[in-house]
Amino acid sequence: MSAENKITVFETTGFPNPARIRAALAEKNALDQVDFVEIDVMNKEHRTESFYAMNPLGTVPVLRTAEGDFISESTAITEYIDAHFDGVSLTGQTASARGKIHMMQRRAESMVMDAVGTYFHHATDGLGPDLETNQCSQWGNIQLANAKNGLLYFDRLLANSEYVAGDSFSMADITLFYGLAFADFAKVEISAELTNLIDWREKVGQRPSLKG
Ligand SMILES: N[C@@H](CCC(=O)N[C@@H](CS)C(=O)NCC(=O)O)C(=O)O
Repeated sequence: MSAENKITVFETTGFPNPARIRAALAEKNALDQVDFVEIDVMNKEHRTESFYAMNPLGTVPVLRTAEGDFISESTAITEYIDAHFDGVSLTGQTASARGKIHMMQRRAESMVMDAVGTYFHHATDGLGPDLETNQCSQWGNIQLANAKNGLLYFDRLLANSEYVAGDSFSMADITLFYGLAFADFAKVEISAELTNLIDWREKVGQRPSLKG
């Protein structure tokens, strides 16, 4: 593969959604098979014409395929990575597993990751006044309540399930793991009473892919 058609990931270090992509690549032992380009979100590099040409929603991460197509949305990028690289399956191999993983991934995303994100961007200072130009604190606080319900939901689920989508580690675990990291960053309390969630986090946090 020549340098021109190496897969490229546009990311911002320390942000939770790009971290999902690094984790997926690490699970596939493929971190060294892609190039990474840092996008300076704090200086609005994601709100430029050239970035909107890659992702009109103006968010990181974005992946450029070997063929030059752009894929955004962390779930879609993870699907691409899972299909493109050999190794463990992150998205399921049977129809049933694929459906369940996708369902649980979406729950982890909407009930925790995105709910925390909406709270952070709308009801706190978020990324600062230059970037948070259209805040609605009421909407943010509704999402904080939703995030707390989401944490409770996953705590109950993990009482009877080894991983988020059943017996195997999957992209649903990656999403929830970084949803909790975002909760820590946004100072959304993960109550000590949520012992199943905390134990699961401790367990999956031992994986080399989630240690970085
Ligand atoms: N649904 C998108 C969300 C991506 C997203 O919100 N990324 C954040 C970084 S974690 C971002 O680009 N924020 C820029 C901003 O808030 O202006 C995904 O799954 O990739």
